[in-house]
Amino acid sequence: MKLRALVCVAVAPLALVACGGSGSSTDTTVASSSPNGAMGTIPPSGTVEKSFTIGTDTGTDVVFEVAQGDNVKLTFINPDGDDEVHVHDYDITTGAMDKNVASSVSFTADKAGDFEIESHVSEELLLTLRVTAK
Ligand SMILES: [Cu+2]
Repeated sequence: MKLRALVCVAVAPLALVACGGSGSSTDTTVASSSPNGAMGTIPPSGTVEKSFTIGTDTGTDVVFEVAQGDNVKLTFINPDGDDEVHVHDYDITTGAMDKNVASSVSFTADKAGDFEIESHVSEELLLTLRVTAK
């Protein structure tokens, strides 16, 4: 975990969203997966939304479970300081987050497995995203 986090930080200036990707490209992009279009106001079925307050709702024992194929929107806010949240393997980040300002990531959970969601500021594991195979 620690070593992995350090690798992430080292890679970050070169490719902000590539951390954990081992150089592989990904076709997962934020807000491109909704069949209704990115700006659709009616969520398609299978949309899962969850908000996390970092330091309150997060921890190494927190597991958030979704089904493969779900459209997932995760919102994070850190009341204690600036942050950046990264979904490993999906290679999606919130980008720089100001203290107390919520930021979201949206993606289709097309890969099954356990995926670490970590802070790139504290380098802590915030929670594990568990995508259960269909
Ligand atoms: Cu990372």
